[in-house]
Formats: sequence, C-alpha cells, structure tokens
Amino acid sequence: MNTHYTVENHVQILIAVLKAKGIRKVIASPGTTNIAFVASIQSDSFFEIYSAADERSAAYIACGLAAESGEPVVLTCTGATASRNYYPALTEAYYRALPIFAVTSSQVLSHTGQYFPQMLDRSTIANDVVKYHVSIEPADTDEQRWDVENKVNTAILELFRNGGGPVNINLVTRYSKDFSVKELPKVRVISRYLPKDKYPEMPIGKIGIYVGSHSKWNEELTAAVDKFCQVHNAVVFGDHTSNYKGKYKILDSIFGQDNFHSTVSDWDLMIYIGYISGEYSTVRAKKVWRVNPDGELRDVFKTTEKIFQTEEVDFFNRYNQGNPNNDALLKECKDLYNKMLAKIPELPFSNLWCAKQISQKLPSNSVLHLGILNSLRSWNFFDVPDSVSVYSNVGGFGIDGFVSSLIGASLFNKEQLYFGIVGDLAFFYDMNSLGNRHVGNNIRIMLINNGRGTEFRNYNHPAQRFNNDADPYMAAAGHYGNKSPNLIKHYAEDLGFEYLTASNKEDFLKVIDRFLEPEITEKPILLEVFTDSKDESDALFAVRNVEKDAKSGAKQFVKEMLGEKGVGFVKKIVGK
Ligand SMILES: Cc1ncc(C[n+]2csc(CCOP(=O)(O)OP(=O)(O)O)c2C)c(N)n1
Ligand SMILES: [Mg+2]
Repeated sequence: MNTHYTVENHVQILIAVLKAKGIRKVIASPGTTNIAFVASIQSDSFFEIYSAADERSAAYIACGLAAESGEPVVLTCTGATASRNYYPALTEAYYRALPIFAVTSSQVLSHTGQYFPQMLDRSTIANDVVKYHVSIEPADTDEQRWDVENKVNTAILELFRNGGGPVNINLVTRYSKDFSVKELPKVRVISRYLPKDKYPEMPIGKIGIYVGSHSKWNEELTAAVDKFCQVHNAVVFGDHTSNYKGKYKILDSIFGQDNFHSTVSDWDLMIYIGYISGEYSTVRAKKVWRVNPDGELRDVFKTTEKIFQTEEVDFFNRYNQGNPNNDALLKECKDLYNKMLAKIPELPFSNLWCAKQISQKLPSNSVLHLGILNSLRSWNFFDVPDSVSVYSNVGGFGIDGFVSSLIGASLFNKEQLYFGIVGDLAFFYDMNSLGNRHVGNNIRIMLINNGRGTEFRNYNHPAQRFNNDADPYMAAAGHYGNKSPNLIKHYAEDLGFEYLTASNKEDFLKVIDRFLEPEITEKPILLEVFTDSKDESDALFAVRNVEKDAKSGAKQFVKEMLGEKGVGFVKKIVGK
C-alpha cells in the first residue's frame, strides 16, 4: 500500500494535534465516511490501531483500554446508525471520567433531514454522553483553518479537563480519493496549565500584556504586573476599559492608523488578561497566552497556544523572579504615543473634539461610562485621570442599555460622580430609564446628538460607499425629533435634570465647566451636544492619519492616483 495522508486538511489537523499530544490508541470500525481518517492514520506507524466491526463493542473496548492503560483512546466510525451505538459505552465513560475521543464522520451537514441515505441529525447529544461535541469540515480559508484548529484543540483539552471524560468530533468528509500528502501541516497545539503544573519558561523576545475589559484593579495585581513588566521589558496595552493604571500603561488606540503600522505593536508573546475589548486593537502577536481563572480558550488574536487557569496575580508572581530593570520598550511606546498625539491637528466639532478637550479634566475618582463604538473609540485616543474608572457595555455590545447601566452604577455610591458619553440612538433607546425614581444627582450625561448612528457614516465604515443613501435605513437618521433642540431639553428638565447644550466649540467651552463641576450638584446634569456626521467622520480621519509609513504611504499614493484597480495592477507587477 502506497498511500499517505488525505488531502482533507481538517483530518490532517486532527491527526497532527493527536500526534503532538501523544494520543495513539485507536479502535476503528468499518465504513466509507471515515476512510479519509482511517486510511491516513493507517499510513502512519505512530498509531496503534485495533479493528472492531460492532461500534457498540468498539466503544466498550475503548473504555477497557483507556481504564487499563491510563491513556486516551480514539474511536472512529461512519454514518448510518454507527455512531448511535457509541452511546452506551460513552455514557459509561462519562460517569467514569474515561478519556474516550469519539471521532464520528458524515456527509455534508446540509444533507441532514433531506432523505439522503445514511445521514443522521447529530446536532444534539444527550447531556451525559460526551463533555464536548462539534462538527468540523475541510478548511478552505485561513479563518476556517483557525476554527478547525481551535475546535480540535478544545476537544482534546476537554478529554483531560476536570478529571477527564469523553468528547466527540464529527468529521464531515468530501470523500476525497487523494491520499498523497506526505507531511502533516504545522498546527497550533494548545495546552492548559493549572496552578499545580510546572509552568513553561518565559520565551525570549518582545513580550506584552493585553488587557481586555477588566474590573477595577487592586494594588496587589498592579504591583505584580508592574514587576513583571520591569523584569521582562514588557508593556501593557489596552483601552480605557482595561482599567489598568500602572506605570506600564500604553493606550494603544492611536497606533491604529490607516497608513502606518508601528513595530511597537508587533510582539512575540502576548499575555491576554481580562474579557472582551471593544478597542479593535492592531496589536499582532506570534503567540498568545491567555490567563484567566475560567481556563477557557478565547482566541480573539487567533494565535493562542497556552491557557493558564489561574488568578492573574498568581500567574505574574510566578514569573517575577529576578531584578533586571529594563524600560526600553515602555519608553519607545510612550515616545511614539506622545509624538503621535502631538500630531493630532485641530479637529472639527465632534465627539472626538469633546474627548480631547475634557478627558483629562474629569473630576478625580469619578466613573466614566462610554457608549459602544463611536463614543468608546473617540475617548480611547485620550487618557483620563488615573483615579477615573471606565466601563462600556462591550460584553454584548448593545446600544440598548447604556443609560440603565450608568444609572445602575450610580446607585452604588451617591457621593461619587458618574459620567456617561452616549450617542443619540443609544440614548433614545434607553431614555425611559431616565425617569426611574432612583436616579440621583450624581449623574452627568453627555448626549452626542448627530441625528443618526454616525458610526455608519464614518469614512472607514463599509456603509460609507452609499453616502447619503446610508442615512434612511443603515444609519437610521431623522428619528426622535431629528435633532430637535427642545425634545430632550423638555424631557430632561421635566424629570429634574439640569439641561445644558452646545452646538459649536464656543458654546461647548462656555458650559463645560458646569458639566465638570467636581462637587455633586443639586440636580443631575444632561449636556446635549449637537454634532454633524461629516465633522465626526473628518475628525476620525484626522486622528487615524497622523502618521504614514513609506510602504503604506506609497500604496495610498497609488490608490489616490489610480484607484483600487490600480493598486491591484501594481501589486500584480511587483508581486506584493
Ligand atoms: C441593540 C443594538 N441594536 C443595534 C446595534 C448596532 N449599532 C451599533 S452602533 C449603532 C449606532 C449608534 O448610534 P448612536 O448611539 O447615535 O451613536 P453614534 O454612532 O452616532 O455616535 C447601532 C445601531 C447594536 N449595537 N445594538
Ligand atoms: Mg448618533
């Protein structure tokens, strides 16, 4: 027999990860849909394969072998009712925490329920049969390949997690007859570390910490992270919602430029802590280590290789030995940040302009809530005082609960000021909560009213190509009084708010001291700022184009002179 691995690359990925994890024992049952997998492992002497024609028995054989050897055992079977016969033994394995990896296989999932012979619906499995189950298909794009790697790794990690247990991956086959692949692809192999495990060496290279949205930090965690950065010449990137206030903080949004990518954003290792970030950071990292007590794979930067299931402070303290004091990367990042910030030109009247004017002037110890996307993005370019904590509804990214979330936070401490920066659509969505009888005078809302979701009119938004045609339905323009100067004024005043308004820079500068009054005022304050979508977009363009590198600059030049087609043409010629 002169065959090698199948060309079906999801199968290759599965085999590569199995080998990397040292999983070699397989019980194979006969069939057609699993030929891609069976023929591939049969050609690789690494695997120790046994045959069992009866799937019910095959799975019990796997139980016996796993229990006796202490090793995971892989099962493989085909379509029809084959996989149904795994149920009894997988149930046994579930309750005995035996690491059985059931690799089922099938035709394309779109055949489910359409009377294709041998096709079952495997979308649900009883709760006590496997700990994890998923289908994977051949990967035609990088995105699909990344997804397959994540799913294969998750399944295998689950085999051993919390004492171990059975899992299932369903391989969708294209029945390829090509078994000519001699070498398995290089794959991402993900490992999980518990506190009791020996931790890997910190790699040599450029190391950074990226913080997603994060609750308020305590001193112990800040000290551990700062010491880590000092020892490893690392920096901490993230947006306001990271709430990190230590010495190594870099608010990296300004590095997200249209025609410039700084090497300070290219890391060998990123240590990711916290939850979802709404920043859309441009950091690239060759490898990511995620640190979180939940121990889950969360791979937004798409290069996660290790998961540390532990408290953040314990992780950093384990790597904080030694006393080198190297702040070179911090200095480089800070210099670049300051240089780029200084290059921001005078902006048109906009959310960004307001942020630039007042972000540093927020009263000490106040709390800032930012509406998702446009407001969060605008304020992320400019630092706020360290005593100010910042939150945004980036968990679900809804525009539906901004005012309520702000009010909820403000109930906690009546002596503290709670600021909210919010767009008109988000405000009107949730404005009924302004009438909640618990609203206190510690609330200050800045409503940026541009009469639409200006997000969809920004120069770099996909809807931009529709120009004004984006207004009626994509940007939902013209609702809610269409920038009425009276509507919110009446509503807010009738509910006991002090109302301020500004439609230009001069107006704004006149009212802003009142809005930022550090003492709690007699009434809560609502400042309605009327801006124009074009100004909002122009301001964003200005901050995203303060720097240009030679390569992107040349590309931009070609684009301006020849259009997108010209860029394609030049790319073809120069081959890049
Ligand atoms: C509940 C919900 N519906 C729709 C969206 C999609 N969405 C994201 S931003 C946005 C526009 C928000 O407009 P506005 O609050 O006026 O802010 P602006 O972009 O004008 O600053 C919409 C509709 C969402 N995030 N949540
Ligand atoms: Mg708006």
